[in-house]
Amino acid sequence: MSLDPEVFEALLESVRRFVRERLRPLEADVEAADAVPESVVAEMRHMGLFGLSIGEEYGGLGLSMLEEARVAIEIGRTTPAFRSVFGTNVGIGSQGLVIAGTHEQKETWLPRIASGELVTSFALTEPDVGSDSGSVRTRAVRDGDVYRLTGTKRYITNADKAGLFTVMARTGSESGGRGVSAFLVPRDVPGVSIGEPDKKMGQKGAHVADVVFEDVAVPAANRLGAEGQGFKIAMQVLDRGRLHISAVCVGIAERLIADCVAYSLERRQFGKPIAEHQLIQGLIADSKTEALAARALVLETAEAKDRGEDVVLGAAAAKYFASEMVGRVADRAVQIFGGAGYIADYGIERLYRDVRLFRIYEGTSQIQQLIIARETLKRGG
Ligand code: COS
Repeated sequence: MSLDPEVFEALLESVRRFVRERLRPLEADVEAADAVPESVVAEMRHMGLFGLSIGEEYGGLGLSMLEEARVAIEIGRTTPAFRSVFGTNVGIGSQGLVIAGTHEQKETWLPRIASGELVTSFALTEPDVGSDSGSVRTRAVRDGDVYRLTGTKRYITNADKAGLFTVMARTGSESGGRGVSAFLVPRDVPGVSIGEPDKKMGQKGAHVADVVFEDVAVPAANRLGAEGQGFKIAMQVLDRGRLHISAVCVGIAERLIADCVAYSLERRQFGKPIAEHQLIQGLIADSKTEALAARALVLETAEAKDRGEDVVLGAAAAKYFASEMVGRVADRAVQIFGGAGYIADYGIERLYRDVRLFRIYEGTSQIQQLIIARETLKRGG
């Protein structure tokens, strides 16, 4: 899937303009209100942002991974809460359905996901199950035409807005991932309840909450793939999600570098702009070099995915490098801004807090290291 190059460039330009003119001026308001204005969400729907990665036959834009990554870089240039509004529909919330859904399941759900009418969430993590995601305890017991789901999911992005959850639950007695199946669970079926949004370090405006399933009857027709396939589906979803997050990290790093350049040209110390001091130049050079390297890795891996290549290693490496990179870039940005970097008015400390999450969600840096090492050892180098 990919768009006509001219149509894609026009989309990219409209996203750039949207970020620059509409979203950036709202950043402090979103932080203060811990909410993205509904008018902005409506504009995102209108632009097709909820359906970036969903096929045109289901009402989406049908972008290739490379195109999606390029859009994600542009969206990355502002508060990540804006991306989160449609991020689960584009990524982890919908991709299980895209990868493993039947035509009927896709026809039922994807058009409303692509339009943004329906928000989706990905429910894998639990109170006692984080990195070891094959050990999910939520159970799904077959009972005639339905499965009965019981369990608690934790830190579920967009749970408070979601109308549909992709839920990983244990159907078999096998230990680890082999006993896990994936289900599409609508929000409005009896027994589903959502906790209060958690208070967080950053990314204000994007919400996470618990989702509790109490003897929830889910039609067997809502199972994605065969019984026992859920863990693999989740891992495939995360391969794609990790690439998307890496692209967002590149965008935020590029934004921070531009902010640093503008500030260091204007701020004067010792009789000249601080940009003329070599120690400041060193910080800018390090950030620029690392952002360029991350951009190249992300786009090359996205292209490999579009060619149908296995990107388990590449996606983990991109997520690992890009999320660590943006952490270092944000830290240098605080340093370049000095006192102003620590003060809320400049927005640098806000982005510093926001980017901390990228090293944790959709697989911690340590999980990415494990995957990279495992794949490298398997391949002999
Ligand atoms: N694509 C397709 N299949 C995959 C896969 C992938 N990326 N990764 C693993 N699998 C398959 C394996 O091939 C294996 O298949 P078989 O049972 O047929 O051999 C099966 O899934 C189990 O894989 P594995 O043995 O590697 O599972 P582990 O329990 O060792 O877990 C890690 C692997 C740690 C990599 C996994 O649990 C993980 O990614 N954890 C982090 C989860 C995460 O990102 N959480 C964030 C919350 S979601 S926002």
